[in-house]
Amino acid sequence: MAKGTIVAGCLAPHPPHLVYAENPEQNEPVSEGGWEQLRWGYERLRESLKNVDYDVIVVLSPHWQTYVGTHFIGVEKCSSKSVDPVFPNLFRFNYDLNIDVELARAIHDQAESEGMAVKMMENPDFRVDYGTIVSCHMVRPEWDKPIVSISSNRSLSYYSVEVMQEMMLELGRSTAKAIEDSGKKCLLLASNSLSHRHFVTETNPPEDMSKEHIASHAMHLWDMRMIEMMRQGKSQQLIDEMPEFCEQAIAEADGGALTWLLSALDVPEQPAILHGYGTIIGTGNAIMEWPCHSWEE
Ligand code: 2X7
Ligand code: FE2
Repeated sequence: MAKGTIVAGCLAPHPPHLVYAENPEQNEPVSEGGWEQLRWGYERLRESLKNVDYDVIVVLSPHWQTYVGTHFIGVEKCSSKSVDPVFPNLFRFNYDLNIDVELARAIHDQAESEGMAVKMMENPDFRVDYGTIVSCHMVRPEWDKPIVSISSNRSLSYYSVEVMQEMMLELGRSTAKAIEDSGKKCLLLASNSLSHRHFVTETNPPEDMSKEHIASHAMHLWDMRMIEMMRQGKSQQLIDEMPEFCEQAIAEADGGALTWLLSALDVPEQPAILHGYGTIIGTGNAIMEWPCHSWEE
């Protein structure tokens, strides 16, 4: 069997506003658009992936928070309504998705053999979190690929952001090893915003773009610094600065997704492509792609 590969890794932010603004048939609320810069960024990412062949999407979301170990959805079909607890006015999404349980279990087993605390989530009534759904929908709205859904083990709550990052580095290595052994071609998604300081009141309508901007200049500077490092292939420096970024920018990378992704990509020195940047209720969001399929062996 040929070795499995990661065809590309993406930073794929998940504010529910993006799906709300797209008006897909699965989402109940109706909008007049909004956040176009980011939605055009996702359009460019989809275009870039159009001719890339892959079997499965592997996604880690900070909105599936687990406190004892990393969990993996272990149910083949998930179908229900996902409601954003903070923005039920924007996101009430009817989903019907397939899970690649075989690959999920392979990553689980590999991580376990490396000493990580892991669990297969086998509750058939489990409600898939909106972070997972929004990132997958924006990258592949056809919903024609199975996914592997990985939780965010909030070890930073018990220990520290440094411990959390170390664990995500191991989870990334285990993910890459399990993918290689599986023979499958995988697209990896780190589902998170960058700076995460947000406004506490909503405009009317929520898609009024005359009110949308970054929460503060300091947040802007942090976002630009992280994007530049990604564009310049400075993944190790980015990982080294991650604890400070998480603390000072209240960054959503504190959920570990970006560190997991960079580790699974073997801490790439190749530049990432920036497809788009924009703010959503003051938070900073970048759509980035590491097109591994085009890198030389
Ligand atoms: O989950 C989110 C987020 N990360 C950023 C902005 C707005 C809403 O939801
Ligand atoms: Fe979020």
